[in-house]
Amino acid sequence: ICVMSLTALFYKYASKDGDASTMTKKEVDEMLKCEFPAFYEDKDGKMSMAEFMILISALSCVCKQLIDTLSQSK
Ligand SMILES: [Ca+2]
Repeated sequence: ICVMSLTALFYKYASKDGDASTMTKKEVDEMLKCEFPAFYEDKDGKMSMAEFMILISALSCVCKQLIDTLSQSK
């Protein structure tokens, strides 16, 4: 995933209620459902430690890419 597609992904779901600057809980929910179905469709509806780690790792990866991109653009 590159930063540009993440930005596009954000706007795709954030704009659903007409306000693209923020994501409501409903919009986040919809994004998870559509973009991360394996994560969303967990049978018990609870987050295990393993799932939590996967989510945090994915977010950390995204943050690193963002920081790398920003530092390169200086
Ligand atoms: Ca919104």
